[in-house]
Amino acid sequence: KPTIHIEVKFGTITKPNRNDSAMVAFRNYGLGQFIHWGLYAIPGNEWNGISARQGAAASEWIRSWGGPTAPKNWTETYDNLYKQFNPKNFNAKQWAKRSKEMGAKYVIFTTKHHDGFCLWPSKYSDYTIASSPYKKDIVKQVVDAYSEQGIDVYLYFSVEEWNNKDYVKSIPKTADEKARFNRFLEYTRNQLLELQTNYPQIKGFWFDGTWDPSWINSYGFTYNLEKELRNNNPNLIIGSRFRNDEHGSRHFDSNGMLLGDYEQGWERKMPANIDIIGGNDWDCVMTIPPNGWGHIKNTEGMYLKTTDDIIDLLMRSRSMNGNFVLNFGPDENGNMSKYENKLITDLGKWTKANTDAIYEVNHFPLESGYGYYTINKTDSTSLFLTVINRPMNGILRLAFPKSSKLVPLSASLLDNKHNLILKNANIGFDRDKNIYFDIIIPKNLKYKRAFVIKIKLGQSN
Ligand code: JFZ
Repeated sequence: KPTIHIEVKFGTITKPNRNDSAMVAFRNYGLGQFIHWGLYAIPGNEWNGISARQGAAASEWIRSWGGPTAPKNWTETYDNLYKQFNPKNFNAKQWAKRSKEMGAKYVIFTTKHHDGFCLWPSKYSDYTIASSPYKKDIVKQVVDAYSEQGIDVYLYFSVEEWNNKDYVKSIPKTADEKARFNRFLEYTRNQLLELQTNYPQIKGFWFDGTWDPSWINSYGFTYNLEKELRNNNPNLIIGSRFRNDEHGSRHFDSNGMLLGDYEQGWERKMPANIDIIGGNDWDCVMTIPPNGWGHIKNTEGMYLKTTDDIIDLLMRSRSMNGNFVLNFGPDENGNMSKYENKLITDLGKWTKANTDAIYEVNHFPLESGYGYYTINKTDSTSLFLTVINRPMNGILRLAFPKSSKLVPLSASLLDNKHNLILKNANIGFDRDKNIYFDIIIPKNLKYKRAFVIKIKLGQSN
């Protein structure tokens, strides 16, 4: 924390590390599902059958791109896509069921992305699902279906709107700009209150598109709005991407205090170690392709993360007390891709077999080159080691500081409870600060993926 204290009037509103039941639940989610769905699912990263951008393409940004195969007036083309939006296979209950099968405990769903199209029938806009041939409220179906499965719902909401005549990017200067942007701020407030009223079950918002100077300059308005949203729901959970202080400091105020309840800056990246997090709550949101949150019709030539990659990222997040949120981009009919469906099934098998290592766990302050440690929150003798790198020689050597009050006493495989041989390795020199324990991994032990060893800790004797 900085030693110089700066006066901040529009800084953080909530105390860090809130301890109410909603925030405790947040901390235990472990795995979340992100869903980016909207009009961008129709082009699916393509203009006229050809990828608008090769490689790491943010498919949900297609409206803002030109490119060789885009129609001349592509923004107009895009803004008329709603006339075609009629997802014939959309089945929120099916999504929710599969999400639960995957092991997700919360979902973040796009109510409105940067294109401004609302997936709920907002009273404050004409550009909504109500104007599409589909007509029905999509947000409601998602909120209801996921809630019914016991999965907590968070609403993604982009403040920035590309096609809103009232939106101003830079700090409004002329009287006209000021009037327009004030209308836009009121509109944003109305929509957020509307979402809270329509879907009282939601646990929080996941804000985005809050980077423009106009919004940054509206710190008084956004400060009051956050208070208002929290008054409506004292348990509301908001990330750090909603607003900034009067000095323009985003995510953290000018004194380094987190703005919101969890750090929301880990987009397709991960902290290198837990110290970087500074004790705050956080989530990591991740795409399956290198980039691209909306549907991508043709992923040829893109590296798609495998189930093993996802397990690695999930457990790396968990070992640092973060939630890992995996994104899905359903197509224009509401279908997940074959690849996504397979991943859900495979990841679900793994999370089911290894539940105890993923949920209701904490960081354990030891590093292991084999993988990631997590420890049960209430039982400090149940330690888990997710083995990503299986030792070729069959000996997994754990290093514990000699000062440890608790040391490994026994080891077993988490998924089938089979005991593993654990013995004192006694290889340390006197001056070595560690003591060592060897766990024997039988040669014939067959695992296609990472596996988890449950290590029982106790007093050394
Ligand atoms: C934003 C969106 O622009 C994108 O389309 C997607 O919805 C994603 C989840 O959020 O993209 C961001 C936002 C923040 C950062 C990077 C990309 N960031 O903080 O580095």
